[in-house]
Amino acid sequence: MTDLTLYTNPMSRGRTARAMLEEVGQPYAARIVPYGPEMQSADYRHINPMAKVPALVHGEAVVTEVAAICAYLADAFPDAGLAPPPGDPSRGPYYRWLFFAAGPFEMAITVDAMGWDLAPEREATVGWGSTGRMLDALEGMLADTEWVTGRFSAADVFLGSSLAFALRFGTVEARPAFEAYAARVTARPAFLRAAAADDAAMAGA
Ligand SMILES: N[C@@H](CCC(=O)N[C@@H](CS)C(=O)NCC(=O)O)C(=O)O
Repeated sequence: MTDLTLYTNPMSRGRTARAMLEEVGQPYAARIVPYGPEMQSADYRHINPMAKVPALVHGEAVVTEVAAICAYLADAFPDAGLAPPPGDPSRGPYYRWLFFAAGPFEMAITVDAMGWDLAPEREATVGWGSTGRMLDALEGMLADTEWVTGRFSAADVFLGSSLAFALRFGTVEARPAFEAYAARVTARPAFLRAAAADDAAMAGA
């Protein structure tokens, strides 16, 4: 028996949440939520009122948003060593790039993928400035370090797999530093185990 349940769909951002669970190494149950009526049902909305996957239930805690799931699991299972402890200076870059991935990175690639035009004079207003500014900042960080905090953490699970999926779907410019970082993250045994489990769930669906 486990008190960790991931509500997910193999064709979703839930793949990143599963990779994080595999990194943590605790037993968990995965409940596949099909798109459509089941995801929109009252029962599932009770877990995630957004009617979206993934959602993590851990005892009485319900966590949605992949970045939050990654951060929550790292804190809930500190022995896995996936977050610098509060007070550690590395907590700064850890939070910085975790939030960067959930905010500026996700916004910029969404706007680009949707083909929405952003007038240059709006750069000062939008949080990501421009795709170029956002990508240059990310590339600059990766020029200095292999992992966000110098050692692998939940920030890499989220940022790295967001980048890997964006590269795979062609929604981000393929710069060498991005490809190398995505390759490092997706070669991790935990990421491969999660991908295999999701691929098997997809094949069985
Ligand atoms: N910001 C959310 C995004 C979740 C999300 O958009 N999930 C998509 C799949 S990747 C979904 O469930 N879509 C179904 C729908 O909106 O009907 C997160 O990080 O978890």
